[in-house]
Amino acid sequence: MSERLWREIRWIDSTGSTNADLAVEARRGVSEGLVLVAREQTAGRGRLDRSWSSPPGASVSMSLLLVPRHPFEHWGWLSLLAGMAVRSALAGMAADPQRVQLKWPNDVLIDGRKVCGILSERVEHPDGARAVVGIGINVGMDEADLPVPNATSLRLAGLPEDRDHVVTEVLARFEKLYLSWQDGYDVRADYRRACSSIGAELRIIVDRDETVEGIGADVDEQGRIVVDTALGRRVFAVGDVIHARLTAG
Ligand code: BT5
Repeated sequence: MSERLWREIRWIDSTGSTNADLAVEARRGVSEGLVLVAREQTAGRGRLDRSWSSPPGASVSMSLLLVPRHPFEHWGWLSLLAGMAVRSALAGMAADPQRVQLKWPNDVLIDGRKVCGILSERVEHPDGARAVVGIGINVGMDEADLPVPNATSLRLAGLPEDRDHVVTEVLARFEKLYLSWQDGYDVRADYRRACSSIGAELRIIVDRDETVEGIGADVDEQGRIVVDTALGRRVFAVGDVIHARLTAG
């Protein structure tokens, strides 16, 4: 495949949120292939208005500007593809790749602790909606820097702390996956292979009143997880779920 995705990679020192900055570019009509990478974010965002901690020099915060050809119902795949790219990049840096796991939809864990968070957002534009896919990876954090106890970093996990290498590897892997997805290739088989939630016992927290337990059976064409529960098969989209945990994790 000779097509290339990345047109410009802009490295910045500090900003509020690379997703917010790239959304401004998207609203201006900038097309796909622009990447922002920051050494520090002062107002990093998680999903559902949660915050994401990205202290100076100890993390990678990057956002990718994309124009997916697929209908919006399929955009859930963007976060899933980003999770696959990060899992495979980090697994390639680990002496024991099995320590790096992808949990549906897109949490990347090392030894069961979260090392990466992903946030995809849609930005409207008259020429066609854009997607901003944000990826935060904990690199040089020590135990005392961790924002939550179930987090970890490449340093704590004993992986190399080369930020440039991490960015290059993630972008190369994402490019390959995304371009095949854009071309209509069915990425589900690859996701099933990469994701530890398939075949595992899951506990899905849908909202304050509803928790569902079951076995992760599959991921469907929209990137939703299919779960076999005692009461039958159920399907959950990213937006419907607060937490999907491997029961053991
Ligand atoms: C996420 O949200 O995991 C998405 C994080 C996306 C961050 C990237 S960085 C580049 C781009 N620019 C942005 O502004 N954001 C994106 P969520 O699943 O909601 O997880 C957030 C929760 O994870 C928080 O409520 C904390 O409990 C925890 N958390 C915060 N910072 C963390 C960190 N550095 N490592 C691990 N866990 C963290």
